[in-house]
Order: sequence, then structure tokens, then C-alpha cells
Amino acid sequence: MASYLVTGGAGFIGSNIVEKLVIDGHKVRVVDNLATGKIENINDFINDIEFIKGDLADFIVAKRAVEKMEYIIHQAAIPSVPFSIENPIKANESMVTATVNLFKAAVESGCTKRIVQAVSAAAYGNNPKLPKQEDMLPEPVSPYAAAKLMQEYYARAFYSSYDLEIVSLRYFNVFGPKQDPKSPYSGVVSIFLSKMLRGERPTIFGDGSTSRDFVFVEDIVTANLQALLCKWTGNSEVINIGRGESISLNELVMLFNDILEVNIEPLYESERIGDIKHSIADISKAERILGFKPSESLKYGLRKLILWY
Ligand code: UD2
Repeated sequence: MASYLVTGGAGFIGSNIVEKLVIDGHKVRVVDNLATGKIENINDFINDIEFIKGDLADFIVAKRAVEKMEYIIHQAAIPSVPFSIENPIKANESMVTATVNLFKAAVESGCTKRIVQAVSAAAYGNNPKLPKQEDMLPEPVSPYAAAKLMQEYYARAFYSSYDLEIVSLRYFNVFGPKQDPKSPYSGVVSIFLSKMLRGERPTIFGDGSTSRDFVFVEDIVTANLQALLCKWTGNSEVINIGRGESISLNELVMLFNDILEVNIEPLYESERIGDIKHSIADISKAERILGFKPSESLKYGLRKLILWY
């Protein structure tokens, strides 16, 4: 039994990680300020964990959170591009300040064996090269992307300055249970599914040829645990986590029609400003370093998501 701190553990991805750790019988502490996370996400196992309501942008909270914890899974953030454009100072606090506090607190605690943190495919920005490879020059085009990239740079800096082992996972488009379709930060998979389950037509922004690499949250959970336990390479690695395949928004609607056995036509509206056209991960580094393999098919994850609704 090892001890794990999950920051943002009441959020969509964080709560899926907490659930797996609890099932595996680990000692789990969650720190969450409940800004975007929800206590309902962890209610089923609240008695099996320690919960701290607090904001990591406050160093005292960070110190308390990391105390005696061996492994840290850092998911806390305000994970939204539009929010960061409206409120770059708050976005920076929630990602950069919080992360530096967490890393510094971990150095001071002396107990931390390794940290894995959530970063983003947003780092690739509008670079049209596909698939996205980790050694491509970053092109952050939003404050969100800049902040997530800064988290990666701090990871490297803390390894070279203090020997703190930190792995950064660049998530592609994550979907799965506990992603709230009503949230303004929600992903297209949840939005489309919740509408189509009610028999409503989903709205595609653009002509539907836009494509994404949709990755199931179970795969994200697996990748985080692999990143904590894999052999240390001697570098603070940045690793893509996706399926390594993409589908268009039109195909996504067709897939839901197929699984739900309905025939709903999407509506089309003009493209969303700032959207990138295509995104697909090269996951060979994840395979090589983590032993990561995504779940059998996209349909597998979509079916599990439908069961959750
Ligand atoms: C994802 C991440 C974001 C950031 C970004 C980096 C999610 C939820 N967001 O944003 O945090 O990492 O990647 O590039 O994973 N769309 C529709 N209809 C809708 C909603 C969305 O057509 O009702 C389109 C949207 O215009 C976009 C695509 O679906 O072309 C994906 O949108 P998204 O918000 O799910 O994710 P994305 O890729 O913008």
C-alpha cells in the first residue's frame, strides 16, 4: 500500500484516478478547491479517502497536502481555453502558481518519490504537422496553453535544480464518466451524447471534417499510474497520451447513431474561433517509456460512457 495525493481529485479526470486508487487499496488524499470539481464525483468513496478543501495557489495548503505523500498525481487546474482568455491572471494562478507551490512543497517534504502532472496537447497550437510529436516546437496560442507549457518547464527545472522526478502527460481530447456535459468546459463527446440520448440534434461547429484524437479516461488513469511507476529515464519527460488515431465530428455523430441505434442528423453552425482543424497524437513515446496501450477501441469507451448516463 502506497500513499497518493491527487490534486484536483474531485474533478472529472482526478475523480476517476481516485476511484481506481481506492479500489486498488491505496491510501489516498485529495486536495481540491471545488472551483470546477464537484464533491458528488467522490461521494461514493469519501469515507475511504482524506479530503482537503483548499487552493494550491496558497502555499500553506500545498504544504499540508503533500505531507507524508509518496506519489503525487497533479490534475488540479481550470482546464479551459476560453476561461484562460477571459481571465489569464486567474488561469495562471490555478496552473502555474499552484504547480510551483506543489513542487516546492514536495521538495520540502522529502517524502515524494515522483510526481505525474496533467499537461495538454494545447502546447502544439496551430502547428499543422501531424501526428503531433513531443519534440515539435511548442506554439502556445492561448494563456491556457502557455500555462500548461510552463508547468512542463517547471518540471524540468525542478528535476535539474532539486532532483524531483516529474513526468508530464500531454492529454489529447479526454472523454468518459463524470465529465459534466452542462459545464462550459466540457468536451464535444459528452455534449453530443447527452443531446443524442434525449433525441436532440447535436450542433457541429464547421462542416464536420474537424478531427480529434479522443481518448477514454480509463486510459488516462492507466497512463498516470504507469508514469509514476516506470523506470526513470534520467529526464523529466513530456509524453503524449491519446489513442493515436482520430475521427471527424461527422464520424463521431455517425458512431453515436450506430451505438444508440438512432438516426439523428446534426445541425451545422459556423466554426468556433480559435479551433484547430485536426489533432492526432503520436503515442510511440508513451508506448516506449510507459508501456502504454490505449483500450481496444473508441467504441469500448463510448459504450462505457453511455452506461454511466
Ligand atoms: C481540447 C481540450 C482543451 C485543450 C485543447 C487543446 C477538452 C474538453 N478540451 O479542446 O482543454 O486542451 O483541446 O487544443 O478536451 N464542437 C462542436 N460542437 C459542440 C462542442 C464542440 O462542433 O457542441 C467542436 C469544437 O468546435 C471543436 C471540437 O468539437 O472543433 C472539439 O471541441 P472540444 O471543446 O471538445 O475540445 P478542443 O479540441 O477544442
